Amino acid sequence: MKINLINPNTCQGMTDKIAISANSIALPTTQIIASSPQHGPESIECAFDETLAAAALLDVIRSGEEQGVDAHIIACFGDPALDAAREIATKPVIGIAGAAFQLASLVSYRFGVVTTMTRTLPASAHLLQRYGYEHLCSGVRATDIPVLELESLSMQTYQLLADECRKAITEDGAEAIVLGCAGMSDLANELSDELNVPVIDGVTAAVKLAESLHQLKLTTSKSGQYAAPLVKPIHGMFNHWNR
Ligand code: 5HY
Repeated sequence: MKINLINPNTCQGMTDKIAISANSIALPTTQIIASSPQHGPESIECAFDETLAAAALLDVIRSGEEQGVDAHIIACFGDPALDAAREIATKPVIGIAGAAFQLASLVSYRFGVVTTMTRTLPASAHLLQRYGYEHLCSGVRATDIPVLELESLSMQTYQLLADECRKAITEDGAEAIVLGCAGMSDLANELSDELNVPVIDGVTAAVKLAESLHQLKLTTSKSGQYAAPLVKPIHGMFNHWNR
């Protein structure tokens, strides 16, 4: 199968990192096609960033559909444009936050989320509610590590992340940890060894879920909410979407 692995920000280092993570656990028969949009912010840490990235990533979804991929992964913990992507795609679209929550719910009674900036906490809380996992989450914690700082991770920054994960366990009662950023994808195994609890990275979780859907021949239902958008004139910089 072919997976369209989309890093919605424009940080090439993060795109390369998530490609390595995805390929480290993908089936031999799975081809990972990792990319970023041409336009948009280098990191997504607020609603403004997410809005710019959302429109750009839909173009990558469309090109993946044209290339005949078998699934799309939105590799940003906000799962930006997930519903819009599912409307325009015929193949499954998986957000890494939703993927991570689902796997965490299979290996723990309660899981914690440890993410980057404090200002992204409401977005994580919304995602837990949207996916229906808020009752299984012991809490969402922020490290205030800027996303791009993960691209040049110092031991001090790693320890800050590990300490926050440890607090989620000892103070909040988390029995597993969901990493709240695609840029943390390469840290899950090391953190799990250090903390002695499952640590779930959404990128690898999404790859395995995509492979499962493909093998089960399951794709997005187009019978209602995710039906294709109604046809109407679209003007200006988005006129390439006219059908
Ligand atoms: C991500 N931002 O996974 C999110 C994490 C965050 O550029 N890639 C980003 O902080 O919301």
